Amino acid sequence: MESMKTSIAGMPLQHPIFNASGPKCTTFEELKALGESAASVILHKSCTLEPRQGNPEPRYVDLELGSINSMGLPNLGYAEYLKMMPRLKTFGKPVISSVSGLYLSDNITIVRELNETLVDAIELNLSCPNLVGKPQVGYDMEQSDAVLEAIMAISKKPLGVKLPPYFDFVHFEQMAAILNKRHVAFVTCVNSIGNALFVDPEKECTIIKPKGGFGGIGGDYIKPTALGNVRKFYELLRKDIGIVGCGGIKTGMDVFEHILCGASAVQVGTQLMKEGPSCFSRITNEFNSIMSRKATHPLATFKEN
Ligand code: RRO
Repeated sequence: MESMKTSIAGMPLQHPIFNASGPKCTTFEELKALGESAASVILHKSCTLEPRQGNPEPRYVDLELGSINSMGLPNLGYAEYLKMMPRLKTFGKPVISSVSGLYLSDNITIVRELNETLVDAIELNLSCPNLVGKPQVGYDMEQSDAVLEAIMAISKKPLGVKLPPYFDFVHFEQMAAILNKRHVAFVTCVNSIGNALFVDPEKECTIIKPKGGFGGIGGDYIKPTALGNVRKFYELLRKDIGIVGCGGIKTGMDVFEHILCGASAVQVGTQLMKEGPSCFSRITNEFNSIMSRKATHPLATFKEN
């Protein structure tokens, strides 16, 4: 099979591989570098109503098998991303806005304004694990349903949802029922696994500062959890809801595994932070060479052992 063109939310993509909202996608310079890279989409850092400095440093640490972060939603504020939109669109690929208002009313304001821009789609972040006093919305089924009802009613753009990882089939079923009912365009599985702790045994302290050292982990540590979430949502969601896999992607084979489990596209987070935007041409080349050895789409061949 030749290289894989794909689509998410009706947007044609040259290939399935782009950045996760988070690393290296906050400033215009960073987004320009993504525009110039081989990534198939530009997705910006989750934005809030007002600009935010985020949590105190150290708040991101690279680990041998991944990363831990408690960034605390540092971003330029949604108005800056609105202003950048025409320049971001000059790179000739879809642009997705990640939205993570602190209140439902903030999300409503931001989505209303995004409606009037060139942005191609919105990824509503229901899963930031690092805000003091703010539980992850995606773990509260009633609140998630209410937020999606309100946002779906006003969004004129295709709307996707960034989900936290789930660990229990009952929770997958509850969330899938909400997403099927609200007709979201895509889901992104998964955000970092929240509130993990890494300690430095030499210095006898936590390795990041905010929230007592608790933070979200990404990278190799979370690939099996991400694949489990992609697969379970693939089984439970309507087939018109696209699945974007996120978690542990650093090689073309990782992309292939996510697609085998049901993803139509994938996002790279920790590896983008480690390697920079040149990771996209490397991973895409690796993925293309795997696909050139296959006769059919990976999903067609997936079977249980
Ligand atoms: O900024 C963050 O601390 C952050 C966010 Br908004 C998110 O969605 N996931 C994450 O791991 N960190």
